[in-house]
Amino acid sequence: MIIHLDMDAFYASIEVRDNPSLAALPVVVGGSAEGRGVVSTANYVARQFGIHSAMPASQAKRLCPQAVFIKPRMQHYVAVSKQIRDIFHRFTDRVEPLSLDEAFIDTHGCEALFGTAETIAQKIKQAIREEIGLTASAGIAPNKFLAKVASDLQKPDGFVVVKAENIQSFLDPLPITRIWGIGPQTKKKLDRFQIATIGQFRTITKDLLFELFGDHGDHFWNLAHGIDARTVTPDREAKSISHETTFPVDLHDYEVLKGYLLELTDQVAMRLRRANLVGKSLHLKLRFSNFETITRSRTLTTPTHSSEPLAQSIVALLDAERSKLHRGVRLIGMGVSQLKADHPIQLTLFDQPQRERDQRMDQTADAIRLKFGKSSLARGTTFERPKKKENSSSPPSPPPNS
Ligand code: TTP
Ligand code: MG
Repeated sequence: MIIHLDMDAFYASIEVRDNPSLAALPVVVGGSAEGRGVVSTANYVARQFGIHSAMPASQAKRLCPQAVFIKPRMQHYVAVSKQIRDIFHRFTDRVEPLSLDEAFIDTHGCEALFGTAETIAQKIKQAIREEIGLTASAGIAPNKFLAKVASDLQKPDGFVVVKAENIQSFLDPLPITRIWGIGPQTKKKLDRFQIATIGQFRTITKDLLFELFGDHGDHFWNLAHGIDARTVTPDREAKSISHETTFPVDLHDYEVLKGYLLELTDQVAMRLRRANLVGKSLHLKLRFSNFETITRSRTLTTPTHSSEPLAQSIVALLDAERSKLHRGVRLIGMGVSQLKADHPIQLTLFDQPQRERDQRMDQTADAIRLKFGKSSLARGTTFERPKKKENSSSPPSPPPNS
């Protein structure tokens, strides 16, 4: 079975936990209500006033002038997220985080040791409550899609189990927008067939779905029938590990871009080390203002998870594209692939001291980052950060298993 676990009003719940006098008050975490800030999240008291994520903070203030507005403390949320992830890993390594506050957990193979998926989900929720002081909602189901839908149904502090024999009765009453990929546009197309629920959607033939949605039709058909073959992919089994960031304004400056790239490289390197992996190939991704995207890759002589050699190679790739940067860069990303489990490197006498130095630096950096958050260390390059979008401090959740 698969557990999908999602923290309730994550940032806001942490703020309330840390300052219990806020408990009964509407709390909004996000940018400034006076400027052009955006709501990151709101606690459930504030949601009763109609406040939700991604809403302009000024609008939230109009809806609920008495709300307490708090600026996000990202490093703090990252640290809490790490504690939660450690709880998941007590049960299994098959953990696929989707964002700071949600993850898929595959319980195959650990049920003999810890009990059924339901028991494991209860134990995880209990540990989060008792040790971290927060509540989470869990969905337990035979696949990712169903587990994710289930975790959202009884928020907050939800616990929803979907058994294989109940898949259809579980899905049928739900609105079609619960199907991944069916947004307002697709919904409009279906309105003229008077199709509003997943049960009604299931009456559409595959042929008509193909006519309406092309290749997506199959995907919708499967989900409407509760079929989702995607597996939980922990970092450990990932084919590649990558990070990217989109800027609110296009960037042209080489040094600024290099600074971002080195930060992303440090994050990727740390994930490799935590998963005990080394990678042999690395790639740079650049998206320009006209949305043209290029990737450039290079193969390393020795597979590594060390920040320094990865940083050198990725900067060399960026250098080679330097003449294009004047076009404006809206996204930069880097990744490492051709991964394999780390094993002690056969050191030649010649390169041993350098490798040992790199290793010591990595260990110290990881310890500091895990303690104080990932942005606590800056590399030797100093760079001016462009002003970030108020709500862009957390990376958007990747589409599950993409
Ligand atoms: P969500 O899990 O979507 O929201 P939530 O945990 O606040 O509330 P819920 O109980 O409905 O799960 O997102 C997790 C965190 O990500 C959220 O606390 C703040 C951040 N976030 C943003 O910064 N901007 C956004 O638009 C969204 C949706 C979330
Ligand atoms: Mg959440």
